[in-house]
Amino acid sequence: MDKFGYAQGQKFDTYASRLMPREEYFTSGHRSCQGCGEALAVRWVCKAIGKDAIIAHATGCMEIVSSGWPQTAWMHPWIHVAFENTSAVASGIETALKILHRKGKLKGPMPKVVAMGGDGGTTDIGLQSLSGALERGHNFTYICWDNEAYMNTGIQRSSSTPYGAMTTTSPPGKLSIGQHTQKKNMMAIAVAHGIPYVATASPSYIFDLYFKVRKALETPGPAYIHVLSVCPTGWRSATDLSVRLGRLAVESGVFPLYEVENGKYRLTVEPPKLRPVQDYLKPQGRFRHLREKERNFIQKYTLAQYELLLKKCGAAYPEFPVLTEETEEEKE
Ligand SMILES: Cc1ncc(C[n+]2csc(CCOP(=O)(O)OP(=O)(O)O)c2C)c(N)n1
Ligand code: SF4
Ligand SMILES: [Mg+2]
Repeated sequence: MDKFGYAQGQKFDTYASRLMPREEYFTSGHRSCQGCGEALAVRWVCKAIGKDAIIAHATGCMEIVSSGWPQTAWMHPWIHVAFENTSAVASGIETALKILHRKGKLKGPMPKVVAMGGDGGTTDIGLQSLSGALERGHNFTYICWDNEAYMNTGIQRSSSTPYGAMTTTSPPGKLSIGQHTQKKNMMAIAVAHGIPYVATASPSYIFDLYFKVRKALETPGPAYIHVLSVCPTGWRSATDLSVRLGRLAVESGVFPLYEVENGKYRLTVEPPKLRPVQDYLKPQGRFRHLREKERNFIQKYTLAQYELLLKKCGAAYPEFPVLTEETEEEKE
C-alpha cells in the first residue's frame, strides 16, 4: 500500500499524475458544476478504492449529477439508496457477502463495501443508520462528502453548515448573521463509536486522501472518512479556486487533516504556522455579510478547536489489552 513512503512521514506537496492509478472509476461526462470539489473528491476516492468494491450511495449532488438514467459515471457496482438507509444497505451487502463466502459461493478476496453520502445525508438524515452500522461493527467504509449544506436542492443549511454561513434557509439580515449554530463535530461522533479508523480528508491533498482511503479499506471493521468538498455554487466562490480553498481550510486550521486509529489521534498535515481564518473566509460569498466582530469570533473559535485537537494528538494513550487466539495449552 505504502509504496511512496507516506507512512514514514514524507510530505508530498507536488502532485504528479504518474504517481496515481490511471484507471478511472468515476468517469467524465457527469453533470456536476464547474469547479465542483465534491466530484473531484469522488474521482480520487474511487481511484483509491480500486476495482473490487460495491458502493451504496445516498441521494445528493453526487448521485444526481452522475446517474441520470440511462447513463452512469460510476464504474463500480453502485446502488442509489435513500438518505436514511445508506449504511443499512451497506450493512446488508457486507453481511450477504460474508454468508456467500461462508457457503463457498463466493471465492477469492471479498469485494470492499463502501457507503457514501453528503453532509445532509450523513450528519442529519442518515445518522441513525450510520450509527447502527458502526456500532454493529460491519466491515465497511463510510465516506461523507461535506460541502456544508444541502446543495442539490438549492443550498439549504445542514447541521454541518459552519457558523455565519449564508444559505437559503439561514439567510443573513437585520436579526440574523446567517447560520447561527456551530458545525456539528461528526468526527467526534464517529470516534465515540470506538471504531478502528476515522479520518478527515480533502481532495486538495490528494496523497493524504488516497492513503487514508486505502487504510480505511484495509482496516477490518468499520471506518469513517469525512471529506471537505468545496462547492463553488453554494459557497459563492470562484470555480477555479476550489483546490486553493481546500488548502486554505487546512492552512487556517478550519478543517485540520487528521486520523484517529484505534482511538489515537494524529495530525497528518501540519501547517508550520496557521494562516488567519480571514484568508479562507474572504474568497467565499457565503461569508460576505459578516462583520469584524463575527470574523474575530470565528478566528477565536477555530484556534480553540485546533488547540483541543493538538492536545488530543499529543495525549498519552494507554495500551488497550488485545484478546489473542487461545494457545493449545490454554484450550485444554
Ligand atoms: C427523505 C428525503 N428528503 C429530501 C430529499 C430531497 N433531496 C435530494 S438531494 C438533497 C440534498 C442533499 O444534501 P447533501 O446530503 O448534503 O448532499 P449534497 O447535495 O450537498 O452533495 C435533498 C434534500 C430526498 N431525496 N429524500
Ligand atoms: S452544487 Fe456544489 S456540490 Fe453540487 S454539483 Fe454543484 S458544485 Fe458540486
Ligand atoms: Mg451537502
